[in-house]
Amino acid sequence: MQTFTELNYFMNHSKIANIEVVRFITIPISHYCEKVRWALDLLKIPYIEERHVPPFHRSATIKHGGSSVPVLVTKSGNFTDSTDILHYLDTISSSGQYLYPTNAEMRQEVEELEELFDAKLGVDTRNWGYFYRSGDRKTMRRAWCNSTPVLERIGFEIAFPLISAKVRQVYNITAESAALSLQGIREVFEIVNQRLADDRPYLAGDRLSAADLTFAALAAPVLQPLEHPVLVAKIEELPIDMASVIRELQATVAGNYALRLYREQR
Ligand SMILES: N[C@@H](CCC(=O)N[C@@H](CS)C(=O)NCC(=O)O)C(=O)O
Repeated sequence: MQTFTELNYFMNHSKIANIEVVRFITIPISHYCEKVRWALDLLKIPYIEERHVPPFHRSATIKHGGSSVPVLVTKSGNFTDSTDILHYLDTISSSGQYLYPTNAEMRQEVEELEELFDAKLGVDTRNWGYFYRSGDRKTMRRAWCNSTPVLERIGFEIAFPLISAKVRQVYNITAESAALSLQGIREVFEIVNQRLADDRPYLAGDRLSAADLTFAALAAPVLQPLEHPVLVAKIEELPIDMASVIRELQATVAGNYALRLYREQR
């Protein structure tokens, strides 16, 4: 994340006149936000991240036509879905890096994979993670409160039991739903294992694309990559059942692949 100081330096020393600094509204731990954060960093697009504690993020997102995070606020309009944001970022990238191939067939492959990860993997990794962690105040303070407004952090301390119960209710977090989510995660990992079985360098095409970073970012809750900018748990601190699934998934071809992307490209 770029700080105000870094941004001021950038603005004062950049040779590019009138460069736009986009506003990026997030919940720190959200993996859909991490997907966009990674894209912004990769494409070297200047941004200010405005972090919020749930449910207080709604006061920021609703103002810009959204409800969930991430939301990207730009001079060209507001974007309220991570995939729409990535497409927009590709149109303003001047770094020489692009998230979507120009070749139509390859682009379709990338978009189909991204949609699978967004619609299935992201939902399942979040729900599985929340089953184990959403009731733990210390963990959720680290996950939700890092660099957020002080009033929201006070709100978290007062209302944590209510917020935590609401999250479990909204996402229908139960032992049964967690087991189904884990099954869904394994299914997507298997698809990625199969795809990488021929030793191809990336999920689609010959360079990092939206498909790769979406997979790695949305799989992060079940892989706990050390280079992740927000995840901070040590595997030894996690509940035994959770740690054992993480170790199992880290050892798969797909898990190895995402961890390598974090090590080498994040
Ligand atoms: N399809 C959306 C999913 C975003 C999403 O599910 N965001 C969650 C955080 S991981 C959220 O904001 N939940 C709180 C809410 O909906 O108010 C995207 O890709 O941007």
